Amino acid sequence: MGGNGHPHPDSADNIDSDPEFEDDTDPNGLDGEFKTGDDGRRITSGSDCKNNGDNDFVTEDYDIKGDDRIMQNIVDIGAYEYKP
Ligand SMILES: [Ca+2]
Ligand SMILES: [Ca+2]
Repeated sequence: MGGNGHPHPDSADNIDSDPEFEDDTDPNGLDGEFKTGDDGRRITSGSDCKNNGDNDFVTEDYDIKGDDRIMQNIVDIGAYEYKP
């Protein structure tokens, strides 16, 4: 999904499977704050987003919640790096 709300065209670099968030109904988690370790939009271990990004495009050392941007050697797709 792009910033304008329209899906990007099919590409080998895009995936269209369910990102399998922890809890899509509670995006900021129990603490009510975004960018923390309980956010519902964190991906789960079975998500196709996990380890499916391209490290060449990483410009930040940390993900949105302050954890390492790259875990398990390959960056995840999305703002949240999966943390086992
Ligand atoms: Ca939270
Ligand atoms: Ca990763």
